[in-house]
Amino acid sequence: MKTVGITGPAGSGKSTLWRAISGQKPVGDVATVAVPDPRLDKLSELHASKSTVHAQVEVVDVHATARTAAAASARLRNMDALLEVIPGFGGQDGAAGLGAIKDELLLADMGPFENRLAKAKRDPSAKKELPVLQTALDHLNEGKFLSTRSWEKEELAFFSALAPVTLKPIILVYNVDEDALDRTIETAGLTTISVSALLEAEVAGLSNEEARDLLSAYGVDEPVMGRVIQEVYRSLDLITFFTTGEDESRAWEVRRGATAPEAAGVIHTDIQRGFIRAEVISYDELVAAGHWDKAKAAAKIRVEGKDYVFKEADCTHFRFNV
Ligand SMILES: Nc1nc2c(ncn2[C@@H]2O[C@H](COP(=O)(O)OP(=O)(O)O)[C@@H](O)[C@H]2O)c(=O)[nH]1
Ligand SMILES: [Mg+2]
Repeated sequence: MKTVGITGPAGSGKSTLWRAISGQKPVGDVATVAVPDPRLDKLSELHASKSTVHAQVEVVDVHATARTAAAASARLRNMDALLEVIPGFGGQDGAAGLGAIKDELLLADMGPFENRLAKAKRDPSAKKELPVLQTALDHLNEGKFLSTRSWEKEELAFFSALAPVTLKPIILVYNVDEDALDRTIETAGLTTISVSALLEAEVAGLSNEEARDLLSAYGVDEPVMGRVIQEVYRSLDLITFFTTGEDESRAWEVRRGATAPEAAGVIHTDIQRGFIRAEVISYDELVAAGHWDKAKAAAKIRVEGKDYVFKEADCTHFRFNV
C-alpha cells in the first residue's frame, strides 16, 4: 500500500482536502482509502463476486498533529508521494506563493545533504559519496528538485537513506473556489490539478451517486480521490491488475514493468515462488466476453509464462505449486 502525504502552507486547505479524500467524518489524520475503480465494480458485477476488494492507499494529513517543523518534515520523508496544496480560494493568488513553497521543499532537503556531506568529508571510508552528495546539493542550490535529474542506482544508494522530499513525486493541488474550477496555475514541469477542497469535502459525506450529481453540477466528472490516485499511480509508475471470480474480484497494484511472477508476488510470495503460468486477458476483452468462463470457452484467455510483462488492466488467474 502506498502512502500519500498532504502538505502545504498553513490554511491552504490540507485538512479539508484530507477530509474530502478520506470520506465521511474521519477521525485522526491517517486514513486508509479504497481506490475507486469502476473497472473493478464492472468485473465484480459480471462474475457476481461475493466480495469486491479495492486497492488501498493511505492518506496522511502530515501537519495536523506534528508539533514542530522538524516533526512534520520527518513525517514527510516517510511518504511515497506528496500532495502539495496551494491556496487559490477566496481571491488568493496561488502563483504568488509558489516560489516560497518550492523553496521550502528545497530547504527541507538542503539541511540533511549539508550535514551528510560534512560528515562524509570527515570519514575516509565515505570518499565515494562526496561527489554524489555535492552534485545533489549543487542541484538543490540551483533551485531544482532532485526528481528533475536522473540518478544512477549507485548514486541513489548514497542518499536514499536521507529520504529526500524533492525526489518524491509531488502533485500540486490548486485549491480554488467551486465556481472557479477552470483556474489553473503555471508550474514548470510539476503535475497540477485544480480542485475545490471544500466542495469535495462537503460531498464526501454523500452517497456515491449524490456526490457525483453534485460535482457534475460544477463540471467535475470525478471526485478528487480518483483524480489524485490517477496522478499518484502515474508518477509512481504503478499499474493495476485484477483477479476476478465468483468468490472475489480484486484490484492489485504493481510497478510498471513487473513480470508475471512479480505480479503474483504482490498477491502472495508463495504464488511467486511456485509460479507455473498466468492465465491473462485484457479488461476490455473480458468485458466483451461477458464472463471469465465464456472468455475461456472462446479461447480468449492467454497462457503466459514467467517472462510476460504485466499490462495495465490485465485480468489474471495464476497457476502455481505450493
Ligand atoms: N472557500 C473555501 N474555503 C476553504 C477551502 N479549503 C479550505 N477552506 C477553508 O480554509 C480554512 C483552512 O482550511 P484547513 O483545511 O483547515 O487548512 P490547513 O491549515 O491547510 O489544514 C478553513 O476555514 C476551510 O474551511 C476551499 O476550497 N474554499
Ligand atoms: Mg490542518
